Amino acid sequence: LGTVLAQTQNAPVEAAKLSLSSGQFGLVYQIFSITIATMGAGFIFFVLAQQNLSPKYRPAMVVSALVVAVACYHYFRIFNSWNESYALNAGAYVATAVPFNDAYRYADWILTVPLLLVETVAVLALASNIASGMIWRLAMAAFVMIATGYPGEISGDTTTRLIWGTISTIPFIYIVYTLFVELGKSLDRQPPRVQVLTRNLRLLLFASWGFYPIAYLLPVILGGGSLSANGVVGLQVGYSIADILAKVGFGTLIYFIALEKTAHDRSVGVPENSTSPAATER
Ligand code: RET
Repeated sequence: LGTVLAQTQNAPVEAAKLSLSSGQFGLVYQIFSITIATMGAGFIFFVLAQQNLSPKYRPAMVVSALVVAVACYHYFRIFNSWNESYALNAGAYVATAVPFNDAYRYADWILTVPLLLVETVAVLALASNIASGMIWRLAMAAFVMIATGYPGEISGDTTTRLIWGTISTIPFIYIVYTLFVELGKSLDRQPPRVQVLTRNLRLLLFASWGFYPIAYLLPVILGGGSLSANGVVGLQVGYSIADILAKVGFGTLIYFIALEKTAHDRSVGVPENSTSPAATER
């Protein structure tokens, strides 16, 4: 990992002296700033909102709170890195000798994606032995997806970017397919109002996760290579929007699912103190 992280320091942006207009620099600046605010506010919401849920659904909110806390910190670092990597020069923002560090984003995903997978599998309300096997397979696939995406991300060469991107897409498809199918199957196990929310969750998962590979491709689509200003801006804006949807948006939907299940459990008299999400099946 040390070698890989060190490579970030040699990002090709430095050599090319990429230059952004003040609008381009400012757009990314504002997006990072809003993302920090959203993650921080999400943290407060998840911590406070868990009191409305029966105890067995509270761990899901703790996981959401962890995900956004980790992301809030990383966006703070990403924001600082962005500010250091461009300097105002005759009306344009010119790349400084300090390269923008993409490693924060990948370090963030390595930590938060497995947590989100745990949370999603908990919603499936499977028996715990089946659930833990599924979490392990999905977490391994997530690790491969992120680890193989990184060399492409930091490469200035379009072919290298496309090759690693394609490799990374294989575990990506496995994860999205598995979750989509399993969330679909779990619908029969849920009370009717939870079914509607679970369908929305499936849609949000599909839309937000789908954003990442598209953002990854933007430098290639918008500039024919990873060095165009529009490509750099599109990439950062795209990843930030995807992160807000996949972490704060997703966590909020999970909260509403848990709230609905809490109400349902109370109406049918399911005991409140069970800690197993599997108990929600009934
Ligand atoms: C990469 C590389 C290009 C191919 C693909 C990618 C997918 C990334 C994804 C990241 C998801 C992150 C989440 C974070 C939330 O906390 C690595 C960009 C497919 C799907 C959900």
